[in-house]
Amino acid sequence: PRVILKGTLIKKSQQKKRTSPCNYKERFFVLDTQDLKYSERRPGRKPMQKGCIELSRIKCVEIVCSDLPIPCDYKYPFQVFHNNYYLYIFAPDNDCRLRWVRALKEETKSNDLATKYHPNFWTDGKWRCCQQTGKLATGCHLYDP
Ligand code: 4IP
Ligand code: ZN
Repeated sequence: PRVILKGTLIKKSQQKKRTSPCNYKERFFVLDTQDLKYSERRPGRKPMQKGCIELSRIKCVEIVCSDLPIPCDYKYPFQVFHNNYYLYIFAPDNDCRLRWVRALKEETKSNDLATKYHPNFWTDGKWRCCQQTGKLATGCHLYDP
């Protein structure tokens, strides 16, 4: 598969289990025509892959708009909704964020996409945009792919 974009970003743990920790990790992301992969860079050793999301599983890619303080060094968040999980990724600047969001939208535009999404974060057991308390509650804004 052809590589479309790569670079260092920060991701929040997806909290797949109720007991999962909430943490932020710097990862090297690679987007190719099939997957979005992220790995841990280790000096002098080969990168260790930590995650791989099949592009065909992605239902929404969008910027996150929030007034919340961002608890990591990169301050420009976007979201990837896939397999009923929310992956929050943080870019170092707005241009970088836009490149990722545009490229991901382009590669997923023929998927079976969500019609609505949540523009703000899921935190503390609710959506900051619409106050709904179900993580998988239907989005509150129209998604423009
Ligand atoms: C891990 O925390 C890392 O943040 C993982 O990210 C993350 O997996 C795990 O979330 C979380 O429990 P510890 O390193 O403290 O164990 P990474 O894989 O980038 O290291 P995700 O799914 O976000 O990749 P859960 O919910 O998958 O357990
Ligand atoms: Zn919402």
